[in-house]
Amino acid sequence: MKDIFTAPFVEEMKQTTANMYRLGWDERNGGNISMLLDAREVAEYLDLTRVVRTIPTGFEAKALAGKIFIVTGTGKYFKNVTPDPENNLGIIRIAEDGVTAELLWGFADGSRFTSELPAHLMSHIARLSVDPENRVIMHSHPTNTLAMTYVHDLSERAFTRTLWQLNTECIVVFPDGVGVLPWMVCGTNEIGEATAEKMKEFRLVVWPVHGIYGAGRTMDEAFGLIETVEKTAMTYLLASHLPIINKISDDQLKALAKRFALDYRKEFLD
Ligand code: 2HA
Ligand code: ZN
Repeated sequence: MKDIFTAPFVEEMKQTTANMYRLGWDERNGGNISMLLDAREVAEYLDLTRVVRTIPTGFEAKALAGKIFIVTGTGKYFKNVTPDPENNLGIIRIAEDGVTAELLWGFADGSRFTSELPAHLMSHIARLSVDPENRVIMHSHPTNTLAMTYVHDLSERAFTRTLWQLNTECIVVFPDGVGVLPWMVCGTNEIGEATAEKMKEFRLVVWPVHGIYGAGRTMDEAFGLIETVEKTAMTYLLASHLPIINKISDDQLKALAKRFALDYRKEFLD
């Protein structure tokens, strides 16, 4: 059996959480990440017949029965994942009943997975239904994205358009646009269901006055989506109190879409 502390998926969680913390996106215990793992790969590091303990999930996720995820822990700080992965991360398998998580490794201090597990698992189900390759769901509190939700129209069309208009990369990186929920109480099945519903159409979902969700086939894809929104939200805030005289027109966005063969959300342009 290989040493779990050297597993590439543990390393990836360490690097990503450290990076997000360093960027100031995940204060205190803010943010959470879940990544779907390949059972054969996990079996090189862990005895999959050995369940450390079981934890009720509080909702039904039968569609994910047997699937294994590495997830961040509730109340855990991203800054502490790198020095202490075994207490801050866990590897869980969704049991056949769909309502129990079988802990295979981690949460060694008796802790449990993120309070946002409903939003994560329901979003995994939603993304997998439209993209069987999806692996990662990421939640974060990026500073400028959060600030943009205080001052900008929260319709999906208006929010996405502003981002598309202010950074040439945006329509290329997220032609599907940005989904936006109303403000809701976090950590609940309700916000999980609402997030997952949006995730059928968008890989990015904004939680106003809270943060953002990103989904992707890889950690880089989910991170890169959030990073591109965050960078553009920053430029929006730098300029939005000034008379903006240059931005990307709809015709120019259409030219970009043509050049990059983008399947973009047509109804978001005039
Ligand atoms: O885990 O980010 O949304 C802390 C949070 C809750
Ligand atoms: Zn949050």
